[in-house]
Amino acid sequence: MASWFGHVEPAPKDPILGVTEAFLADPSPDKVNVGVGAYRDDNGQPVVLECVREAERRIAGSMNMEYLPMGGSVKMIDESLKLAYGEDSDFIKDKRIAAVQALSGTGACRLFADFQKRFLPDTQIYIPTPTWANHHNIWRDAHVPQRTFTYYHPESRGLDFSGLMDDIKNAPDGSFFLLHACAHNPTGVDPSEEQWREISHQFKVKKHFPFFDMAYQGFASGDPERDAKAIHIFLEDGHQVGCAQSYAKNLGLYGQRAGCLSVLCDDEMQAVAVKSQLQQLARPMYSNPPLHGALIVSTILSDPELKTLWLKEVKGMADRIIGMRKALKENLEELGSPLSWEHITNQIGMFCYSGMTPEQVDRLTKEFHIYMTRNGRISMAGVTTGNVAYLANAIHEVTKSN
Ligand code: PLA
Repeated sequence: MASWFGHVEPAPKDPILGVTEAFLADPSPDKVNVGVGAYRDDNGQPVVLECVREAERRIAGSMNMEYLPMGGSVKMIDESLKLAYGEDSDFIKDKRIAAVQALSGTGACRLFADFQKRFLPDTQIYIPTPTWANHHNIWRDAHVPQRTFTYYHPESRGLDFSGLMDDIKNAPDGSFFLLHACAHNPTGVDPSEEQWREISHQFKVKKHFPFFDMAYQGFASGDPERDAKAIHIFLEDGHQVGCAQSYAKNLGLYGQRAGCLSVLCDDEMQAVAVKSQLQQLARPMYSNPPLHGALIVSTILSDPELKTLWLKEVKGMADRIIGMRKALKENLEELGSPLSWEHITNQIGMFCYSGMTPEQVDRLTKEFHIYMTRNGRISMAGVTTGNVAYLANAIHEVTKSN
């Protein structure tokens, strides 16, 4: 009998999560994982925030486990909108935002991509070069055609602002753009406030739609409100925006899949319609989103004491990463590296876009058991006092002759 699945080839390894698989399979005691963007403490251990532990204590045994509504937890959505749009936002008061709980940041992006395909089938999405690799998969699987726009300037290891502005101007009027709200992944390069204002202005001229992926609110500066600045600039300029929020990193809820998708509409009636359609998209995919992460988020953000604790903890995580950037750069300089490593401390967020080539990364893995993505991205969240000298030495070894 013919085989049903004989034609199915193995899928290519995921460029990010595949690194974790390879790391886990390596028996070396020296191994270091700076692949996936998952925060570790200075002992290299995963962290559950104190505010999360306390929220879990409060939730434990006190809640039922009924289904959430299709759109998710109303309380969690309300808190998420305050975080993204501002505590006193008129858009919230006027009920102009259509929002649903989403399966973390990925699910929020995917739901929006599906919505875009269903209701604006003739549009494309402009995605920055480079970007988080999964953005391409998400819009591909939603069958939305993709274009790219200039973002990063390899020589300066900074923003290619003029290239970016040209691409915004040259895109057809009314295009959809995916923007990283803060802590751009993988480059760690964000526009300055002034540059965001110019970008927003040009979006206005071109009537483009900005969709913000905000996966790292709090991780760029240590202050979630400051990290939402780009969105606030666009809102002040009267844009309608879309926003994907994730609590994976800033609350350390990676596996809980807690997030929110929001779309700012013309008025309340439109927001009701859009929300109902987002729910309609969710229903046949996963019916309704998971409960526990939503309870944790809403418990923390609605309680002033727990929220203050969270703000302190998120700042602590951001500060540890900033400290490790400094340490990595200093170690490389002390080793006498002939290269400039200024960009390690200039870039922000979880990642350092090191400039190493895929071949150099391969050597790091083979010779030093250091695991990272082949685009040269180092997850600074995995760097610790204990491994920074080892990492710097290995980087020096593979880069010194270039
Ligand atoms: N958007 C961006 C820009 C991200 O970097 C990530 C996660 C997500 C969305 C999705 O996160 P979530 O679905 O877990 O909320 N990027 C990670 C992990 C941290 C990954 O690849 O899934 C990364 O290592 O790039």
